[in-house]
Amino acid sequence: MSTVVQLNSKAAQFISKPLKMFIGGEWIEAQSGKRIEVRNPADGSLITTVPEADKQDVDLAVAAARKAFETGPWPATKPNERAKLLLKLADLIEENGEEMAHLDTLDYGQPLSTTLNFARAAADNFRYYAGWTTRLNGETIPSSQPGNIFNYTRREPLGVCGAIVPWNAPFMNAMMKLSAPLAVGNTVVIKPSEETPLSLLRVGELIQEAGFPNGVVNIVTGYGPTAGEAIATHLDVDKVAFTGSTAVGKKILQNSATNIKKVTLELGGKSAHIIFADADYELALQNAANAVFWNTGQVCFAGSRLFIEDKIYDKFLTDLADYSKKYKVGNGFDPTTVIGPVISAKQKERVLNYIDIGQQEGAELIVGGEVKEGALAKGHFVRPTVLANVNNTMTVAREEIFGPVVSGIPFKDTEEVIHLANDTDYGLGGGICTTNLSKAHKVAHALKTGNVWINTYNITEPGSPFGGYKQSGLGRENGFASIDAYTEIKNIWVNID
Ligand code: TXE
Repeated sequence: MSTVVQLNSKAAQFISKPLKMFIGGEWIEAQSGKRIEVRNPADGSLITTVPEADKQDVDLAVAAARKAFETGPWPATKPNERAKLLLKLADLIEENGEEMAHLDTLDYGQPLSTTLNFARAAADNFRYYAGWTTRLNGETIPSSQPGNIFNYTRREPLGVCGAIVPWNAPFMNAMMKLSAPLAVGNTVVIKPSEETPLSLLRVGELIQEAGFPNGVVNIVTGYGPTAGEAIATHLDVDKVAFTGSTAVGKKILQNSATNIKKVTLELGGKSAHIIFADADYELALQNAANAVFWNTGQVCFAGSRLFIEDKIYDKFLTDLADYSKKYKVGNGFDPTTVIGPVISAKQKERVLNYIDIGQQEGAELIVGGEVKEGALAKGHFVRPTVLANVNNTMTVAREEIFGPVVSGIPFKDTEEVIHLANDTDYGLGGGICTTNLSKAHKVAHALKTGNVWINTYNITEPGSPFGGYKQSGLGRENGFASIDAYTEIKNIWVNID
């Protein structure tokens, strides 16, 4: 028997007070006075409520962000001063990392080991972008014009950036949408998912404590079709960064057309994980499980289509099923838990429905499905699920399930698996397990996907560009790609004579 860790006292204190939105440096209610219930996915209980913002609240937040941008003025703050603030915030996130992790585990159910890692990674992300503040170099360009022309470029911030965040790694996803824009001098209006607002609201307090000027970061809590849409359509928002479903991503793109906002989208995936017969077998097994079951499969780059060379197909899937049975499904505050709940009753129903559809279309359920018995029955738990005899045309191989479900698909040779892996609307992640490095690189080059992991999976870092081909997204986050996405390039011509 393992003991469930008690909720950290600071996290408990945070959720016991009335939570408000952070706009223009003030903590305020929604103008309508309406509130949203925030529930614990591990047992369905009510944690707290947060304001339900709509268009008028977004208008206030955008006005505060605009003021901080134009007259604050955040962009004119010296780069080394902006760096200091980002580094201070990184330190505060690290010092309060346990509290942030507890808030996320409470809010979206994943094990503390996962949410603690995200808290550390978020601090590192701010440190990485603090480094960019003093490196926003322009270019001098040789001119062939007659006379004496000095031709140079400057990188300038875009203005007010909207950020719309999902629930599947709430804290980390939100921090990635603050660090880069703030480093280069933008101001931000950010909306967490209605399912998981807690850790971001706490960061609002840390932002105040770090000493960021009022209005540089504004946090609105609200639903997607109201508050989210108000951000995407707003005429005074210069950019929107969105992580979420492809369906909503398409709406964001349309809504952003109102004033030709810059847009970056991190959307869904149906990533291929390719296991060749010459792979290190134990490593491949571990990778295959980790690639699709980590974060309860609620990962946009989850290796949910598992292509296995036909020579080892039956044995590998049976062994994977045995391996996944060892994963403890449970409350994220239990240190032995590996698989937490999915986010909501709706998401659980969606995942279970896909498992049914898979079987109706001919797949075989080797292991997994709903947890119906015991204390976990009250929460939104789904066991690691392995489907065999899947082919690439079945619904479970085409659509993003976003739960702990893997579809095993056999293949004969390299040419066939490249074709199958690329036969999808998505292109976010991809994995290759083989001991033949030449084959690994050839396949990696052939995959139409933004990220490929060879003999590993699930690694991301602040310095590495992350994003998708095809309907998995638009643009990249992290690395220099984010600097590019959050700046305009201005070209200036000077007649020196
Ligand atoms: O996502 P939504 P949902 C996928 C995954 C999942 C499915 C549904 O397949 O099963 O989407 O999840 C805001 N204008 N991903 O319904 O609706 C919303 O408030 C502006 C993959 O929760 O896309 C939230 O903040 N914003 C994914 C955010 O969008 C809108 C992560 C995500 O919600 C909006 C999450 C609108 N019209 C789900 N409608 C990934 N790429 O990692 C909603 N939102």
